[in-house]
Amino acid sequence: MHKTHLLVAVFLLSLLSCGNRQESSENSTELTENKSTKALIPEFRADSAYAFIQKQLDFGPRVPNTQAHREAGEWLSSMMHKYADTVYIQQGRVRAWDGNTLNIKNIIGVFKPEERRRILLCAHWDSRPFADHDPDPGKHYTPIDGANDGASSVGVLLEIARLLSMEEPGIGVDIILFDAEDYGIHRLENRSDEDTWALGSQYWARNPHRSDYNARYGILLDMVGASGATFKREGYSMLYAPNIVRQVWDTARRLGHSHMFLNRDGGYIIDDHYYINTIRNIPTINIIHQDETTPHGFFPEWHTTDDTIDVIDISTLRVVGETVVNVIYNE
Ligand code: AHN
Ligand code: ZN
Repeated sequence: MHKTHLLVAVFLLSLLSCGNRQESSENSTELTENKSTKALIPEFRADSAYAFIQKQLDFGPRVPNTQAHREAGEWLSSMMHKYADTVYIQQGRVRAWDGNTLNIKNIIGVFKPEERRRILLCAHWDSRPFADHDPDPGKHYTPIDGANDGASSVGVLLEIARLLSMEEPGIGVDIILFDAEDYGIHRLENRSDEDTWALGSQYWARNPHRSDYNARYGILLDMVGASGATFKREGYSMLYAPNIVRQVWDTARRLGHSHMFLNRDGGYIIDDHYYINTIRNIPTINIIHQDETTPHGFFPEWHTTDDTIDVIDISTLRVVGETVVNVIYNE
């Protein structure tokens, strides 16, 4: 018997014997049964995702070619080794818009490698080298913590990795933490920003960890932890994967999360999912916080030194995490 099944069995027995709800302890999960599929759906622990975010911030800004980046990369790899069945660490060199050669590391966790039916979950783990939208011009070249822009989505995916290690899903899942998403061209440079973002995912899309890699669909998370976050149907997601957008937004609605997953169209954002769609042809959506009240269209602290842990709201993490977990375990 697989160890996760044993845990489930113990949990169900305890339900039968004492007839009340068992508190979930550190190394177990609370499971709910999905009515239509009978799948066991583990509980997304938003406090755990939050701790994973704080841990990333403790390394300092995760800017490529820095010590903090190397150390954070080592830690993320070790966490992936702890939870995934197979791990690929893809190292590469890419040329950035400023002429720098970046040493990048895409971190790939594979769950149920033998399964042919797969889905892809992804996020970027690097943080931006310059706070070029900071209200203080003196900080326009200061690296950012990237609590929401970077760490939040990685925190949610690490928590999902933890759940996947405890309760086997019905399909194979790949989690990719992309590097060098946020090294895009500085706002004060007046030239085209085409293809200066998402260097890690561009690299992976051209050199997948397995040459025959495929997935039914992908879900990118980007900036999923701010209080008051709203997610609209992003343009490229609707262009390349409209039925996946519908599936995810329907799941959110069933869970009562329509106050965050809005029934509205958002803008077109060049992000990691763009290259997965256009280079690898895997229909991939982006769950990204868009806010039309700010000049740049993202959360107010976007690309400022204020994108710190204070921006993060546990209830936003829970809404996003629960939604994605339900999508996974209903497959
Ligand atoms: C552009 O601004 C072209 N893309 C934004 C993608 C991004 C940056 N996501 C997080 N930080
Ligand atoms: Zn960013």
